[in-house]
Amino acid sequence: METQQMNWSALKDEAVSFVKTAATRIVDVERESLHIDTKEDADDLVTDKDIEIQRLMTDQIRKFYPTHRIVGEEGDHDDVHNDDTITWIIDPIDGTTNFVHQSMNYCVSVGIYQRGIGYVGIVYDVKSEEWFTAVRGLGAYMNGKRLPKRASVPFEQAILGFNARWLVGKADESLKQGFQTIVRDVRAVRSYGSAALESAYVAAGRLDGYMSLRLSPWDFAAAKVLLEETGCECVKVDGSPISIEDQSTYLAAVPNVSQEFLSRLQ
Ligand code: 2AM
Ligand code: CA
Ligand code: CA
Ligand code: CA
Repeated sequence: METQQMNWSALKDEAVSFVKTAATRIVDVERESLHIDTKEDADDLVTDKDIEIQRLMTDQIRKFYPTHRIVGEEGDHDDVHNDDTITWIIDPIDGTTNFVHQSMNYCVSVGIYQRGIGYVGIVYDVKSEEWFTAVRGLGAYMNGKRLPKRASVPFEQAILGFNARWLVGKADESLKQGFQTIVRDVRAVRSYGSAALESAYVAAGRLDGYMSLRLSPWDFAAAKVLLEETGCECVKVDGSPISIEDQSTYLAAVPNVSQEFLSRLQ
């Protein structure tokens, strides 16, 4: 069985080197002109650089790990299946709107899974040069420094990552009312525009929770490993478990914050 032989820590180091190559290229392409498109939603931007970076990463992974599956946001991609095949789930640029408009607060995200379990998680903030990395069972790190398990935070002192669009979007009225109560009850709300980074911030203690009503596997694959290694919860907004195979709602939080959050949506 491949899991028994697999040295996930060594695979993490290899993945970090691929992310470094991608990040170097991202810094270069930032000086070039961008071709910007929108996807189905007018606020979901994609540039030619997202596609180029994914191709660069895919080529590297294929060269060294031809038997592994690669699932990425851009281009034609496979789906995630919770089977024996080692699966790289990548978002070449998470926070594309920030990349285009602000040139900060975007990241490269890589999660490596097998049978639905996340073994490696890497989130790299290209501008601030911050690495968030984790290997299942071996802890999570920020720039090489071990991140402690998150302790409980009184809800009224919690800082929440939350996109204000969820208050006015298509969600049903009772859910939106619940969100208003949550926004009122926590200490402060922040919105950075990158699901992977905001989730990494929960693991690192900068945020105490982050939620979204629609994320895809590449948005949270890496972060989920970081969250698990720091004792945080990662669930759907109805409290049920998240599957790495599906697009879903998403709540990443310190356990007691997660409970308080969910109780306000009843
Ligand atoms: P992206 O930048 O890779 O598209 C903020 O919008 C966060 O939600 C980002 O992490 C973004 O990832 C993600 N996201 C997922 N689905 C999205 C959508 N349909 N429109 C905009 N952002 C989306
Ligand atoms: Ca996108
Ligand atoms: Ca994304
Ligand atoms: Ca993306």
